[in-house]
Amino acid sequence: MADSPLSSRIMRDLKRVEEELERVVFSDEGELCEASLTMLRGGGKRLRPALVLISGQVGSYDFESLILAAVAVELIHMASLIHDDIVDSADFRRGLPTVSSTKGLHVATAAGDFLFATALVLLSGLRSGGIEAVRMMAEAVNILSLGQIRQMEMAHRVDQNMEDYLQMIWSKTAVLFATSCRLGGLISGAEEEEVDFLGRYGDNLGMAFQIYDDVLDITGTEESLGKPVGIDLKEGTVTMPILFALEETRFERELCAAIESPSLTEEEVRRGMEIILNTRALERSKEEAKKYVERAIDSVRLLSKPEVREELVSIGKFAIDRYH
Ligand code: GRG
Repeated sequence: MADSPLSSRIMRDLKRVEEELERVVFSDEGELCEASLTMLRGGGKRLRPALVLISGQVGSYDFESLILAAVAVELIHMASLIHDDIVDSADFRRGLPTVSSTKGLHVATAAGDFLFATALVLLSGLRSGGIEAVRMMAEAVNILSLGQIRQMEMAHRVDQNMEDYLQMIWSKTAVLFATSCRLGGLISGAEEEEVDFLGRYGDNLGMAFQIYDDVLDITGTEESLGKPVGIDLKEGTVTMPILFALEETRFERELCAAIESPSLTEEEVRRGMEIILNTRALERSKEEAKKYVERAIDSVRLLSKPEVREELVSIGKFAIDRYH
């Protein structure tokens, strides 16, 4: 399997995105700058900027405008991760201490706000389509925030179903994937219909991505995840594998108790994961994720430029090869 499904053009332009991210994150305010740089330099796959750039090839690839959107979307992603780590009292992300654990809650909150506002300022400076881009991004953040609240409300509850879960992951993950794709299309001047194809692609790819992420929370290692395994169970976040396991075990008492418990010991988390691993939950979840990837691929079959379609398709196939 190739190391990356991205073309050399996109790989090259992502390097420029990286430089620009460093530049905009630098500010006069020492603490905010340090906190934001910690997050930025912690790594990350830069998936969302890549989606902006790839989608930007559908119309005229205006890199100087696309770079603004690519940077903005990664800043929003970073802001959401910083705020998410505050809410979850998380100590580690990407293998490094979180901003909230090193800088404290006040600085972390301000750093998230700073990145969020910087993203909107960047988008407002677009040569054309700035207002539409700011509106799209602000709407996405609206949905992200609602998703976050919903996840908190639903935590530790076994009385939720697959529809609740799908709605939640759409809000917290798929929306930003879709917005990245739509922004790329919009900025490149793609036809409205093509922007819609791209949006549907992002929605479906984002759904698949979050399901795979939820599977990895159980099958991954602390080293590969950059954070402890079994966090979802520990936080009472009822993911697709957990829902399938509940269904198969007929709401087994021990698993329900683990989900409902406000604090689990390491041993209880390990035991809960063992119950899930003894079902077909992970296999079934991966099959569901694969269906979303296939839907994503199907969404772009009518894109006018075959080379862009192929690049989007190869991202989907890369995900399937990687996780199955
Ligand atoms: C934008 C200020 C602001 C708030 C939004 C906190 C919040 C409200 C939303 C949380 C949304 C959230 C954290 C969703 C998780 C999405 C997800 C799958 C993150 C991991 O993405 P990767 O794997 O991360 O792309 P890397 O580390 O590669 O960048």
